[in-house]
Amino acid sequence: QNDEAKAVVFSVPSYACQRRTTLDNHNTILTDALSLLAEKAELSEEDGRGVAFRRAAAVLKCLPQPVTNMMQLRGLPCLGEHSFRVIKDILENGTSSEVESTQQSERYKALKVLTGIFGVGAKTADRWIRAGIHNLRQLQTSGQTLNQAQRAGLQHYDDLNLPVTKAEADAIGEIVEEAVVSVLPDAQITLIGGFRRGKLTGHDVDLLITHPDEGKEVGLMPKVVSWLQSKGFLLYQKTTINSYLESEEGPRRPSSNMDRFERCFSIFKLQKKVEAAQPETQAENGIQHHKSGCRLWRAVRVDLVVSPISQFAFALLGWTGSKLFERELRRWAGHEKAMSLGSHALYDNRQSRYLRATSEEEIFAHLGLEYIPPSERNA
Ligand code: DGT
Ligand code: MG
Repeated sequence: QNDEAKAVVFSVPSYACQRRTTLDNHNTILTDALSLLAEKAELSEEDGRGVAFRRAAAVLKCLPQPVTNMMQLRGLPCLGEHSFRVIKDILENGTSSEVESTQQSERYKALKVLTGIFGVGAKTADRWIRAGIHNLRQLQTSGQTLNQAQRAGLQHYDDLNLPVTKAEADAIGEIVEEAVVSVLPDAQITLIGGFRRGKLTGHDVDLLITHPDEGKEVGLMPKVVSWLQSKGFLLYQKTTINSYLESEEGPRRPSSNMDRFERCFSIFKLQKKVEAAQPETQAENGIQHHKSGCRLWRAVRVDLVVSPISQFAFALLGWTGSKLFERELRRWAGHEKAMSLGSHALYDNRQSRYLRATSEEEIFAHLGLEYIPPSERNA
């Protein structure tokens, strides 16, 4: 028997929201390579190409076994010619030449370093690189004007590029809970984002706040922020009262009760557990000046979102991720069901009405999808 005859052929549905993707990835070498190429495309503002690589990586993430043979990929969705080439290169040579050359490219390295600053996106990084700025030191001596977010991002660069642990996320959750219940007693807070999907580390902590009585949550965010500020928990914050109608993601249907969506992008000052406090190692880029002695706190990115209870299920589903899973849910809704799904609502274009839901299960049911729990949304 030859290898081809023995090779397991996989079969998976084409939308990520039809699949169960746990954190148990049997193809990390392949998915890391494709994710890096996705990131490179996103950093170059080639979004279409970025999504194509993300979709290809997501297909491999849900396979029950490692891919060992190109024949196994026959019939798999979302794998384009380019992704095939990368996979083939890795299966045959152990590495992808395109991934290697990307990692060595000065432009990619500079884009990574500069977009690693909170508040800096691909456009800004590109402008700086064209001005000859490739690293943090060059940025600091360049005389470029930084906005408040970017100044905070630069100041806390090392901390913010250090993974946040689940324990740290829980500690932040407790602080925010104390803040929230002290300004609005029956308000509820839920850990969302990657931690809700069972990830053990993340790049930030995402928390969703609501109140069982519709309307009670209005104006909550500024009060929570004031409480946190008065206790010295915030190193930076920017609160926005997002208008639903201006939201990029949501369906663009006017509705009077849909326009309150409060959000706060912040940087927390989190006290380290005493036993965990270690002498600071010398910061790699020399930005943080804590080279001697112990530092008893670290900076953590925290996103707070307030949702009225009537939109809570949509907010929960929309903020749990993964980003690709969300994107695929919206694509499924639009292309397969003629519906518009956002983090606030689900609109049925055929019936010309909003579909209500009080749980994520109901939203999946409206969409004609099997319910996928958070731990299986790691596409
Ligand atoms: P992480 O933090 O890197 O470990 O991974 P995640 O999955 O927590 O990613 P994150 O924190 O960037 O975003 C969490 C989810 O929230 C993600 O699925 C997309 C959603 N999300 C993020 N920003 C926005 C936004 O501006 N609007 C909406 N509607 N959703 C957002
Ligand atoms: Mg997150």
